[in-house]
Amino acid sequence: MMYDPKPEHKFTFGLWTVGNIGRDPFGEPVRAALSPVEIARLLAEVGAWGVNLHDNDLVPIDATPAERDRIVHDFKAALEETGLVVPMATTNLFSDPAFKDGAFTANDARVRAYALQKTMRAIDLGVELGATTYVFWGGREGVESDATKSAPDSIKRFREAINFLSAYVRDQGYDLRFALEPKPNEPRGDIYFATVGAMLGFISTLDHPEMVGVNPEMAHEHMAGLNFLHAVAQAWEAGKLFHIDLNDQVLGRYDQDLRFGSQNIKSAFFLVKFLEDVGYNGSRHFDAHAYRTEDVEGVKDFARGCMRNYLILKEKAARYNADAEIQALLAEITADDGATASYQGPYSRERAAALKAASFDRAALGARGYAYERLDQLTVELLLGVR
Ligand code: DIG
Ligand code: MN
Ligand code: MN
Repeated sequence: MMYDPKPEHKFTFGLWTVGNIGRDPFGEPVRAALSPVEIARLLAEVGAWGVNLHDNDLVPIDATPAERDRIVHDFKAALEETGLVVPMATTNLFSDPAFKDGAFTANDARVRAYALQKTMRAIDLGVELGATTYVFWGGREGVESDATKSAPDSIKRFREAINFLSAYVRDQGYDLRFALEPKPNEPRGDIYFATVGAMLGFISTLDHPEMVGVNPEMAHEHMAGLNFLHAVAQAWEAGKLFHIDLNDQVLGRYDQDLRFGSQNIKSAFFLVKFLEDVGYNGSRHFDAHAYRTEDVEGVKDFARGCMRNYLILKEKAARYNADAEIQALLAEITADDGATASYQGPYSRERAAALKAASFDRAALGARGYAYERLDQLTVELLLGVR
């Protein structure tokens, strides 16, 4: 079938996504917990290519080294059985009460040290399972009150941690890149490095910026009221789009982690079109979960829906690129008669002098109609399936 997921689509889900048991701040779990092996089999059944994990999604935080080895052994067997790969791994630095004040930016130096230890061990686990991307989502790296932490000190602490762990990865000779994932708030009142832009600015201050990129999440930029495509495009243009978390979100709500393509069809379309147009070759990772109302069959519907919506929008993007009327209109809008060619390009004294002497018909520039209404209507009609 046209919208059936295939390995080359590189669709991945975290163990925590289809394994979500439906607990929320106002309700108890509604689904039985699935083991990592059962989750791997479910993902294989719906057609995913890969499975990602936090350390404790697989190995309980209080597991003994022997228990850890057995759990990893059994999970590796499930990967072998299903053919799933593990492209990305990460650390849970937000669930255990020890991290209630953060991990790398916690005020307690023992918590900061423990977070580094836990992350090194989780990196070892991720590499053992084949991960080449390591995500850092600082879910508790923030404050409810700025009386509690110095913002510049917190930034320095986070930098020291990432520098230390970058050096660890290099020292171990691991083939691993870091992807920093921003979120503006929740579960903390405010989280440091709230957006993709803030993370990109931070990366440039690191010892080894070349091994650190970003993992933008659609719901998180939307929570900040931002345009997700613009954030992703800036990361891509800077060579820093190392991973991506796809889902959906209604503006002005808590982090809903909704099925991809279930809310903002137009922004999902432009995002998919961008990734396909530029030839993004990374995982299409769905960091989302089913509605609390669903049983395990509903969870499978959720996972299938994420992948189907991506493939449907990918086909729409191909139609858009092949639509003669749309492409003709775009060519008309972006046409350049070459009149300003001598002014374009790097600075030179001659170029600046010629440009300063040039004359422009400002009235004509202001009178021009851009036909954007027609272009956007054609776009909407393509998405609504009437062209
Ligand atoms: C939340 O959006 C975070 C956690 O789910 C995980 O640490 C990261 C990886 O996708 N996203
Ligand atoms: Mn999220
Ligand atoms: Mn995420």
